[in-house]
Amino acid sequence: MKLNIAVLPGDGIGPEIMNQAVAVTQAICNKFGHELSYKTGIVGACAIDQTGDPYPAETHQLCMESDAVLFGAIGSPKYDNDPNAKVRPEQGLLRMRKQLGLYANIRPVTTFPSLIHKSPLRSELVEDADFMCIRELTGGLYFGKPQGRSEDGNTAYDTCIYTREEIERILHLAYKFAGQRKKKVTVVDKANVLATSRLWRQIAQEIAPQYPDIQTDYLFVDNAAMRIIQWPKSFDVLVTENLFGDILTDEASVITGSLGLLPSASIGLHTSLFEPIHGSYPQAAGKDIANPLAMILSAALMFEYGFNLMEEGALIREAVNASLEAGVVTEDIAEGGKAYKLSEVGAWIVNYIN
Ligand code: GGG
Repeated sequence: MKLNIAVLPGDGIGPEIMNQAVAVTQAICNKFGHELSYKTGIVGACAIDQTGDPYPAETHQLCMESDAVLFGAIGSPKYDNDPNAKVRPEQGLLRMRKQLGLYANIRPVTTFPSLIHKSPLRSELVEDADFMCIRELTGGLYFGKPQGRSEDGNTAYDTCIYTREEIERILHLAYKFAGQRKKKVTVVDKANVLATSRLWRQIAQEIAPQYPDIQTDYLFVDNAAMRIIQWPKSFDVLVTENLFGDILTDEASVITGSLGLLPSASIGLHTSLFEPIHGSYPQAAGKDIANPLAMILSAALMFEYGFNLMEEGALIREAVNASLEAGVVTEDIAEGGKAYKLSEVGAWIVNYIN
């Protein structure tokens, strides 16, 4: 098979983790006899610095022409600390998601047996915890207009908007995934307060009877945040809107041992995109210390969801598990043991695959 991939390293640690994901992807292609062709593009702060635009037209064209997109991370303190910045790296990420029609962000939350003891939760709570968070990605507060400030600058506003169509398509996707898993969907909203959440709940109640073999639960987001920590095993497929999904999955990553372990797949109308859930971690940029596993596991999702190449994805997972078991880990999960460099972890995984 020929794999044409757009590679967008982005900012901060993005280029370093991406180097490892590309090396792993190449090793898998060599092993299984696929032809890998990839082209690199810019997005985020690096794109602003080079072109003034966080998501240049050339990058969008590259994504549209590719079979899949591997994306690292965006964000820079230069913009975070400037409330008056006219253009921001995150605008590139949001435009990329919108223009590629990536309405669903699938975030598997899986614990790794060799890291159970590193979870802040008791091991019996996290052992075998395995759920999937489906985050709506192109609606809600991130995109609603108007957004801005009053003339005197002392009042700011965001607008949360959801349409029936946006809610229906993400809910149907959640049921499709649940049908292949433990047959349970948890719809997370704030229907006691928000109008958009009441529409989510109403549509979910209309759709649920169409899936009689799947159990549907409803949780307010504050309650869901608590349950994720209290009893992660109670979830199978959790579906929610954009902002809630972003926050809940960062929380859920703690169960696994590190934010540096969670990958994601964004799917929708055009080319699918695969990225770690974490951001650009600028404090670690260029130091060869960040955890490359979320990025490498995103490459595994690319093989599975992007190309339906399940054995290839499974081998990446096996290699990642083996590296964890061998203690070849970066400082975020080394906890008193030897902390390996980002590049050493990547090289170990490539070596395992070879
Ligand atoms: N790899 C994901 C990434 O770069 N995240 C940075 C970020 O600002 N994300 C915003 C969001 O996903 O809501």
